[in-house]
Amino acid sequence: MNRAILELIDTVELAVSRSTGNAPAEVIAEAQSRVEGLRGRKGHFGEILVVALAGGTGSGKSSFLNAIADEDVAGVSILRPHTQTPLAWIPQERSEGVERLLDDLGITQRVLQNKLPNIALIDLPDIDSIADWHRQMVEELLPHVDAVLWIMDPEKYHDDVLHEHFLSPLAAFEEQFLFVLNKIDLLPAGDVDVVRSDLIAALRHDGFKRPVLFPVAADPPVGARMGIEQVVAHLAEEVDVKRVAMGKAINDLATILDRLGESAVARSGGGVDFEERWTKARDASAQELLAHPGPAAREDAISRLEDLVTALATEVGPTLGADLREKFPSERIEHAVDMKLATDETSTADIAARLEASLGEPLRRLIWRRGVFAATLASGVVATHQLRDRYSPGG
Ligand SMILES: Nc1nc2c(ncn2[C@@H]2O[C@H](COP(=O)(O)OP(=O)(O)O)[C@@H](O)[C@H]2O)c(=O)[nH]1
Ligand SMILES: [Mg+2]
Repeated sequence: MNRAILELIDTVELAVSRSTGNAPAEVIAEAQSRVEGLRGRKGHFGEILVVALAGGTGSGKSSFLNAIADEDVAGVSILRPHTQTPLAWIPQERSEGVERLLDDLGITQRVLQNKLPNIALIDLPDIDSIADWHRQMVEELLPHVDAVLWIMDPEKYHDDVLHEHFLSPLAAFEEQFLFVLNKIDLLPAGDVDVVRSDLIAALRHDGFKRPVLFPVAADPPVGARMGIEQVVAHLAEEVDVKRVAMGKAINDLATILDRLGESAVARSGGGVDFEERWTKARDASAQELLAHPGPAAREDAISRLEDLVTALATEVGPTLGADLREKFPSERIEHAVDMKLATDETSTADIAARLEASLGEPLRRLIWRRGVFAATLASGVVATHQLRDRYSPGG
């Protein structure tokens, strides 16, 4: 899926680059910037919401994953640090895009799940201390995942290193951050709200304008888990938001193709029956020139060829049409017809070959440019239709 959208973006980009000379420059520039905008889109380009679990060792990343999964997926450690390799919990269906992403990230441990078909969670490796938790690692991850869910421990959430050196510089990526305050079972019941407000204030101070924070108990030694359903409900909403965003991205791509096609009048599929029409005009002219050498045959041949160029120029759209007219003025056609005098031609095939070299081939090259463009455009349109079906509401 992920791949299908990226391929569509590639195709649209190709169509944009091939539209040079086929569509007006300002339409191309607009299309170009729209495609670039989509390329720069953050997050995982696919229909599954990919969330990385991050936080200090022992904060409860693995426990949180197990709580969401409602089964033991990840090893939970009592002794710290607990070194492990990252593990991904991913939907069984439609996971090709996510699998590719995990390949890129070098995450080999994967657990397939049927519980949340639109959500993938990545339990990142434990690292001895928060200071070693390279910020770059999170920054590098952010463009590839939809969200980073930062898990904190009530005993350590006030750590200055965490806030100043770690979270504050990441505040620029606020829209991709979610926070979890874990182990609330360790707090006296009345303190949860106080700690929650305190943590929100600290995050605001770090630069997060509207931090989204969930108090949970992922693995309390006594009693039931707390707050997990709220996180799941929030992630489900994010899935919907993402679905809408993906649908919009596909619509944007469709609009880009539409505008290019419209301005280039290339939507008829690119066929102007060039070969058939050119061959006819060329051979008729050659026959006439050979059979009745003289001004009448010359005039006839010139106007036949001129008519063809004029017709093609109208059919291929204004941009290429103007180019065609400019490159094939009457003088060029007259010259091609008059060249006969300079050579020793004894058959219609000879004359046809000369017209072919002087007019047919250069014309074909110009028309071909439009054909290639139109074909690229058409394949993009087909791909957008397929993806639209997939992202249509309820699809
Ligand atoms: N009291 C309490 N302990 C928890 C909770 N969640 C996790 N723990 C414990 O915290 C320790 C570290 O958890 P783990 O999931 O391995 O943390 P990770 O290093 O971030 O993956 C384990 O002993 C867990 O049982 C919780 O909600 N309440
Ligand atoms: Mg762990």
